[in-house]
Amino acid sequence: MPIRPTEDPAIRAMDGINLFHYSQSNCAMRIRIALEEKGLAWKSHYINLDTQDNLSDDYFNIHPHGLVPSLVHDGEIVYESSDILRYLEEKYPEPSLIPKDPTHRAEMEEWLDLTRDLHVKVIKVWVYGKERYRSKTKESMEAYSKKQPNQELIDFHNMTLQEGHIPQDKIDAAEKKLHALFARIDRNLENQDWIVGDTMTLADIAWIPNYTLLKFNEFPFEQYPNAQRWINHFIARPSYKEGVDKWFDYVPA
Ligand SMILES: N[C@@H](CCC(=O)N[C@@H](CS)C(=O)NCC(=O)O)C(=O)O
Repeated sequence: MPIRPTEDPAIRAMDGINLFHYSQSNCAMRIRIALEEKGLAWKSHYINLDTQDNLSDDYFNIHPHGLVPSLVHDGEIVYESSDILRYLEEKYPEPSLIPKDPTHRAEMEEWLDLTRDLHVKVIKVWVYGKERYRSKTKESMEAYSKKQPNQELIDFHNMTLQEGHIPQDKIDAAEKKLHALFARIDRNLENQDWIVGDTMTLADIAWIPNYTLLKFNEFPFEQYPNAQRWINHFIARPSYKEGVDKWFDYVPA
């Protein structure tokens, strides 16, 4: 679990649950939903990705790759949204968001790993590719590459700056993978209400924000009726309203 050691006195002095997040980040949404499901109070540290607040040296002191979300809990830094979910579960086990059955538990872990491993390769490639979106410029890339130790991120942003943006075959491959993943979710939901069984788990909390992001780019969820039922069920929950909907209206100070 990536707990990042720090001696920084300002970070060590942060009490309670401090979440560094951005309104529309799917990765941050999953933490806000989990905090709501567990009924935990938390302090908001808004990192505005529109103005690239995540690239400040201060923020790199917290998150080694300058990404949201990150958590500082009683002076300990935790990053990577799937690991923050696991961390919160360990610290605050009630109400439980992990299945009792060991096979289901293993499957839940796989869904958490998948969302981490596929975030750049599949989700970002598809979303940025569809929109031909760039969050970095040729000029800002030089400074970014110097402070970013994660080569996958450097390569990804450089690819968006190429003349043709992300090559179409990469976007198509990402789309195919997304279909395979949502087809699998759909099959799981044929005879059960949640992705890995009859109770909500961290797998559902990790994957519902991927729906939120993909629907903005018109991913055809109507092809997956069981998944659509799960989506409708989830987005009606107070945790989704508080953790996702509410933040779409957020205006940074
Ligand atoms: N695997 C990481 C991915 C985090 C991530 O990529 N966050 C995005 C927002 S969803 C971000 O901070 N982007 C800013 C940037 O790329 O500079 C996690 O799940 O925490």
